Amino acid sequence: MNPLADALVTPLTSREDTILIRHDATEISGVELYLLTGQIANVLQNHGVEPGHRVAMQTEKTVEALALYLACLRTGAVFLPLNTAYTPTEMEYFIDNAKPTVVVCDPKSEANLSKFTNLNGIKLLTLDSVGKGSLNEEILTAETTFTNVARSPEDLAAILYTSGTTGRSKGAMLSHDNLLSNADSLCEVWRFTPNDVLLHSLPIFHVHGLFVAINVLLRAQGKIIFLPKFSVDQIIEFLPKATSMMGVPTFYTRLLSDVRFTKNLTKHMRLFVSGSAPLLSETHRAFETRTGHRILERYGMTETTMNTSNPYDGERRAGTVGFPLPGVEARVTDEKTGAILKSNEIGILEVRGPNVFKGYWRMPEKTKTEFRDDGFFITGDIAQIDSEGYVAIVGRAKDLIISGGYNIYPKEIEIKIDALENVMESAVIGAPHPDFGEAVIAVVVCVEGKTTTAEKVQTALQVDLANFKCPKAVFFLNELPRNTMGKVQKNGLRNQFEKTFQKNQ
Ligand code: MCA
Ligand code: AMP
Repeated sequence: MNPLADALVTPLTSREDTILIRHDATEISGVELYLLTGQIANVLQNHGVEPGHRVAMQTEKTVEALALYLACLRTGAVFLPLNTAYTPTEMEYFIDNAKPTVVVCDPKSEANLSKFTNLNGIKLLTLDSVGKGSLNEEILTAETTFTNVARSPEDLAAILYTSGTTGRSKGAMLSHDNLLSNADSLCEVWRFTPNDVLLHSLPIFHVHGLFVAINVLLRAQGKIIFLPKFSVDQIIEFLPKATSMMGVPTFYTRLLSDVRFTKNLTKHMRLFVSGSAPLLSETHRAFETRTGHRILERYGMTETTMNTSNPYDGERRAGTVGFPLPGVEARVTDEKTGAILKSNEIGILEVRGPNVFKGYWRMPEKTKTEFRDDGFFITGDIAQIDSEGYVAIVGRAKDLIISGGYNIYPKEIEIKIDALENVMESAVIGAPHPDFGEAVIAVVVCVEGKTTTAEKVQTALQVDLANFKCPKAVFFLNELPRNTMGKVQKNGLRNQFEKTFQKNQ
């Protein structure tokens, strides 16, 4: 038994039909994908990958990258996908923390990463944006037959890093059962069948693009239009061939700003799903007015995959994330006392169910503080559950910015800014942004008598931090506003700077 390989990969053996349609209109059948996963599984084993070993990947979105994920499932390895925007400094942290046996990267990163992987005895393979590189060379000579390694439902299938309020990234350990139970629930509640064709333009290094979109379509035995990244032109080109689409709110606001996105273009579509960030009620309404479709909003986290969803048949209520998925329990508690609150009261959202992760990689103490004794995971989101059971996310207790669907923890950026020359301290906040939902802005206090400039701060940060984390604007103050306890008042800063930021966009 190998729960995920049995459920997602083995069925490919009977799929002579197309499973993946690429942006250049070339097609891959299920059987072709299956054989590729066998070749990659053999390559991984040849490099010493054993069950439980980590295999890290930082590459562009290609069929080979997707097959690498599936090959990891077959070998019993733990898949570790990493955002292509991560810098060598960030990559070094992840590799050092996860200690993978194999890392697969873009040839452009090879020189930088090899310094570190060579020192640590890690095998580095390459894969570029058209599927070429040293991994591909080894695939060409590898056997296609591979016997899946046995795994139990509790065994790890993946580790996904997520930042934290301390600025240190933590690896969320997801088991076969976490991922399979979630894929099964989503297939059921969103009614995915073999007739579905999903328009896929999300990255495959996060839960949304990989474990929601890919796992669900593989489980349902549907087809995937596999686009390298989100582009309005490509979405408009491929929409007529799709039945369904999943995206972050930025996808939908960008589509709405294009006149070619019409009721006629979308009339055959079955489902549009949104998640990873709050969908504004006005976007929900504008989408319905334009297309006649109500977007189905759902809510999840890296640690839990999907928790709640608006109903397929019932009312998809704007401003809410719907009901807990089958088998998932949700409750709202008082942040300070932990007491369970009644309907409509606002507090911290806690969840429990087969989707909830196994803990943070090599951080047992941190894991303990995020769970209640009865097994509920404390999400850090502020929510309200109404008398009908609809969950609404009304805020965040965690200091987190979500920009274009990517999570950014201010602490990580503040630590970097505070270390810059002439800077005394800083506060990083999220400001409303018409495209990304929220944008990162920094407020900096210089050492008395010294100065720096916004450009200097932004340029310095780009060396170590992924581009999407770098502040889109930097403002200066003589001191940060603090309360009597000495805590920086970020709400005050947001009120002070968001208008100036918006005016300058
Ligand atoms: C790109 N940039 C960004 C972002 N993306 N800045 C802030 N936030 C972002 N999300 C930078 C670029 O590097 C560039 O910088 C500038 O902004 C303009 O880029 P643009 O060309 O407009 O961006 P893009 O390449 O079109 O990308 C935007 C995007 C992309 C399509 C919205 O960010 C994206 O695919 N987001 C989806 C993220 C996602 O999958 N989230 C799910 C994770 P410069 O000008 O300096 O070059 S959360 C999850 O999985 C949970 C469990 C859940 O609930 O789903
Ligand atoms: P991540 O751990 O990067 O996957 O991000 C998870 C966080 O994204 C959650 O804790 C929420 O704060 C946020 N999130 C995801 N989906 C939604 C949604 N539909 N509405 C509001 N926030 C969301």
